Amino acid sequence: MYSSSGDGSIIEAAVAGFVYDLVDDDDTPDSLSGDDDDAAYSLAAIGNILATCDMPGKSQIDGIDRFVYCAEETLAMQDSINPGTSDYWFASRRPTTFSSFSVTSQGMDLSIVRRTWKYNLFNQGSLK
Ligand SMILES: [Ca+2]
Ligand SMILES: [Ca+2]
Repeated sequence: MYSSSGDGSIIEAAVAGFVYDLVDDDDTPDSLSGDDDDAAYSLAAIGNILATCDMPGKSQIDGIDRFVYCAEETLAMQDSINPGTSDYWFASRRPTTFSSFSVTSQGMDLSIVRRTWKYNLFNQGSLK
């Protein structure tokens, strides 16, 4: 799902692949046997993040980076470097960064969410 541009966070298909992997499970009809990742969250959880993620000056999520911060419940990745490009993750969104946010927690596993977006958006690491 990763784009050859190096930044799938601004590529619709890559973003769709990331969200799909968050919700698909062993029973999801697709060409795979089982689930190729460890995430199987509900669509309601995705919707709740979209509905409740709030950042200063932003009334709603306007990019997948902001969804990631709220799903992970940390802003750490906005100031971290993608070792594959030696630039910030979500570099296309810089220099806008946030000092705070609020979200109704959906209890997602940070390590699973992070693996899933790194693979789908930046072709880094693996889904499992
Ligand atoms: Ca999957
Ligand atoms: Ca999945």
